[in-house]
Amino acid sequence: MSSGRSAWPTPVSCRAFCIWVTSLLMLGACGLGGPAHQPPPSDIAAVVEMTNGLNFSPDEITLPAGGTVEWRNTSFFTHTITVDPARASNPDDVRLPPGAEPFDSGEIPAGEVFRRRFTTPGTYRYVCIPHEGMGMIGTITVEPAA
Ligand SMILES: [Cu+2]
Repeated sequence: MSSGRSAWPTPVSCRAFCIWVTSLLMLGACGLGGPAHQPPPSDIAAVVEMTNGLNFSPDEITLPAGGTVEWRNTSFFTHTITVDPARASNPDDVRLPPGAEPFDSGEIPAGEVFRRRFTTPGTYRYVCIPHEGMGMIGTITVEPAA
């Protein structure tokens, strides 16, 4: 057991502690607020999280044509949803079914969501532009509507 005083010996460490706590609170405010932390709308066909592990979770989803996917950035990082061979560092990392248009979400900040409705059946492979090289790649299978 130590005395109560020895844990906080100098004003300098008190101030450092305050700065540390303030940074944590600010980080929390940025990273833990926003629509990504609210329940998704009920008409969403599939939800994918963009994580602090720099991956999509789950990285493979299947939905019927006409369904909307919601990507939720629950991480502290900015991510993108990109299905465009012209924008990927390795064009082979992205794939579109015949007749589907390439698209790019642009930057999705921490706490934000991105939604896209898929009408063309087939297999889509998409990347997060900043983290493509780290394997942040996902697959979507859109099945023909019944
Ligand atoms: Cu990313």
